[in-house]
Amino acid sequence: MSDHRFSSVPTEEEPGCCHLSRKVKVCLCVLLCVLLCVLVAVAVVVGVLMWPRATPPRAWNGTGSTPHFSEIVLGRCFTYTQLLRPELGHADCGQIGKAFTNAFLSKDPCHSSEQDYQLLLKLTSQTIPCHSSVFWSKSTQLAHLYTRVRQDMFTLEDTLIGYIADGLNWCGDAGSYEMNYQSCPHWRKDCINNPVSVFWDTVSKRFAENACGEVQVVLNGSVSNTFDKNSTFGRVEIHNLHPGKVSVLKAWVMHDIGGVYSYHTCSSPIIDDLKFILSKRNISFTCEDDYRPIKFLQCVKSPEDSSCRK
Ligand code: JS2
Repeated sequence: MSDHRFSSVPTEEEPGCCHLSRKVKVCLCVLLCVLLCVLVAVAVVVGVLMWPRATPPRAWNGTGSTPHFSEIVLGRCFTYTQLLRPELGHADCGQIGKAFTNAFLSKDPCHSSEQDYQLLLKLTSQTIPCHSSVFWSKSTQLAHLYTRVRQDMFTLEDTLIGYIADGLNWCGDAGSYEMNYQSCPHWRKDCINNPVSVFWDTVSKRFAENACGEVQVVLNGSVSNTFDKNSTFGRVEIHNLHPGKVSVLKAWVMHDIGGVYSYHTCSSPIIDDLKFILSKRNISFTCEDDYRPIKFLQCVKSPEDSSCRK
């Protein structure tokens, strides 16, 4: 039997593949395998490090996210765009739902920003007719009772984005893809830049920026802070009204029926503060106590009250 090692003629089992000896080929294979193993190992390590650790989300002092948040958002979006305001039927509720959750999921719930909500604002943009924007402060029920009857008037919660989010709570956690249903930051006890507070400031700012013509605000004269500079209305909305678009802000100072005490009326200094801020912004101001159409709504609930017989 002839001995190969010395023959320069390539043997049949070593077809001329770049003339590499078996040993070299074996070494190369081993090297490739090792390289592959290293790559896989690195990928696994990185994956484990990057994978959101399943540690429980941080405990906060506020209530947790509303159960079934995403389903509620989607359902409300379709109800609003298909039933309540079909002129918005073109809105993409799937996109809107995603944009909403992506605004806060896997993010630190104490560093939420207006930027997080820009896509959501874009997907829910809505033109509110002039003379129909209704702001409110410490009087959510009365304001919404009024716009439920006057369907041509809009509070923020009568717009698509306000309708979708009204009464809900939501937050995520930087170390998880999940919503935090256990707890969310409380605006005073934990942090002010939490997803919910930032959201309402952001959408309230846009609602004010879009307002035009005569705009109105429902205020509560039966509480001590009828006009509160630190409220969303006093801190965000009056400062984002455009003097060039808004001709006058009409305040309706309502008082609880059967209310033992009326803290403030249109002639109270606290209302002068509001008037002063607006005058500095070249926006005219009028004020009416117990604006009759809303008073009528209050009287529907308490027809026997003496103030309802006048
Ligand atoms: C609604 C919520 C929630 O003019 C109104 C609306 O446009 C509103 O966005 O902001 C104004 C009322 O806020 P304000 O003056 O702070 O009144 P308030 O009664 O002290 O506070 C109500 C909370 C306003 C922001 N907000 N608005 N629906 O679910 C909701 N959650 C929060 N935090």
